[in-house]
Amino acid sequence: MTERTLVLVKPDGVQRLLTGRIIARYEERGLKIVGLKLVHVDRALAERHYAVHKGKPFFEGLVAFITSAPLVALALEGPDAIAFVRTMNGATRPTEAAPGTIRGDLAVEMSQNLVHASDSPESAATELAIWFRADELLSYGREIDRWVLGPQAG
Ligand code: FUP
Repeated sequence: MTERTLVLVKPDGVQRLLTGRIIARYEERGLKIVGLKLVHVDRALAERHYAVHKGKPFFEGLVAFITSAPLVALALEGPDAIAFVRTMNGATRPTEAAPGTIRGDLAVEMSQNLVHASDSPESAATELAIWFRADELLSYGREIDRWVLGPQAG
């Protein structure tokens, strides 16, 4: 089933200049960007995003990290996108993330694990609404086929 999911290239990814490489990995697998923005997160947004972790010992560190520098928020669309992106990201703890995953290839620290992705249809709906207004999410087809192949293209 076609789904949309919320992905963050967290501040460590932006600071390490890995944003393009990370986004390319999703695109190369066929996931379509339907929303994209660079955001310097404030405390209110951080608390909304990480509401499920409020009260946990690592919560303050998480908020400090996510508000420390800009991040890139993405809405990705594709077949089973929610689970698919989680598989591509790898385990939360990078030392346990399989090689070939984004964390397994590019991260070491739990607190700097490069990416976030929604973990269920419910969290995807909640998180997409937190990060994007409805009019910031675009639907589009393969318009380029018409320009490259001419009017006959399907
Ligand atoms: P994930 O869904 O893989 O992003 O992981 P979680 O939502 O469980 O955790 C969110 C972030 O909290 C992780 F990216 C890292 C951080 N975290 C810790 O620092 N310590 C923990 O014990 C759990 C999570």
